[in-house]
Amino acid sequence: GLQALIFDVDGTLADTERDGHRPAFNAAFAEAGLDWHWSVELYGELLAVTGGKERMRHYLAQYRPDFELDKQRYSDLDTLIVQLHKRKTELYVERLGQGGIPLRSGVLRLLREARDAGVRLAIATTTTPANVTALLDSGPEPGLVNWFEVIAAGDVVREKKPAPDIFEFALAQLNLPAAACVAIEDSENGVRSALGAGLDALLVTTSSYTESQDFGGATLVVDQLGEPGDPASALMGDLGG
Ligand code: XBP
Ligand code: MG
Repeated sequence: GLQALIFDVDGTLADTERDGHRPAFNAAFAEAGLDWHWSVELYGELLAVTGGKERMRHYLAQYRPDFELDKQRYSDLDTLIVQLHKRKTELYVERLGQGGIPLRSGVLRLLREARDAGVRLAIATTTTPANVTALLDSGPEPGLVNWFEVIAAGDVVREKKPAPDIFEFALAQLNLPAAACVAIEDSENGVRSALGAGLDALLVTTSSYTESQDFGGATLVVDQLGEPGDPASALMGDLGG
C-alpha cells in the first residue's frame, strides 16, 4: 500500500517561478550592476534548465556569449554565479516572508489527509533548502515544514532534475521502495526525474509555465488538486493509503 507522498516544490506546492524566483534573480542582477534581465517569456525558456546556478550559466552560454567577467571584482565565473545565487536566495526568502506566495489550491488539504492517514511526507526539489523552509513557514500553517520527514533539496545531489538523483535520494532517506510512494510534480523535467527513479505512480498538477509540456508516463495529469475527492486523494485511495 501507499506509504509516502513525495512532492516537488516550485510549481507544485506553490506557483513560485514567475513572481518569486524570477524577480529575485533580476534584483540580484541589478544590485550587482549587471545588465541581465529575465522577462516573463525568457524565464519560461530558461526553466528548461533546473537549478538557479545552472540556469544562470545556461543563460550566459546561450544568450550572452559575449559576456566579459569583471576580473577586478570576481576571480572567476563560478565566484560570480555563487555570489549572485546567494543574494538571489536572500531576496527570495525575504519576499516569501512578506507573505508573497500562497500554497496552491488543495495542497494543504491533501497534506492534512495524508498525515491523518499515516502517509509519510517528503520533498524532492532542485531548489535551495532555505527556500523550501521559507515557503512552508510563510503560509497559514505554523510548523508545516516539520510535517515533512525528508526534505531532499538543491545541491545535495550532483545532477539535478531531469536526472533521477534527487528522487532516488529522497527514497533512500525514506528507506522505501518506489512502489510504495506517489510523486507529485508540475513539470516535464520533474516527470522524467521521478520516472527515472522508478516512481510510476506519478501525479502531475500543471502550473502556469508547464501546462503545454509533455507528461508522457504520468499516471494522472490535472490542472490543480482542488478540493475533497480530488485525483490525488483518489490515487491515494487506490493505493490503499
Ligand atoms: C525548480 C527549479 C529551481 C528554481 C530556483 O524546479 O528549477 O531552480 O527555479 O531555485 P523543480 P534555486 O520544481 O523541478 O524542482 O535558485 O534555489 O535553484
Ligand atoms: Mg516544479
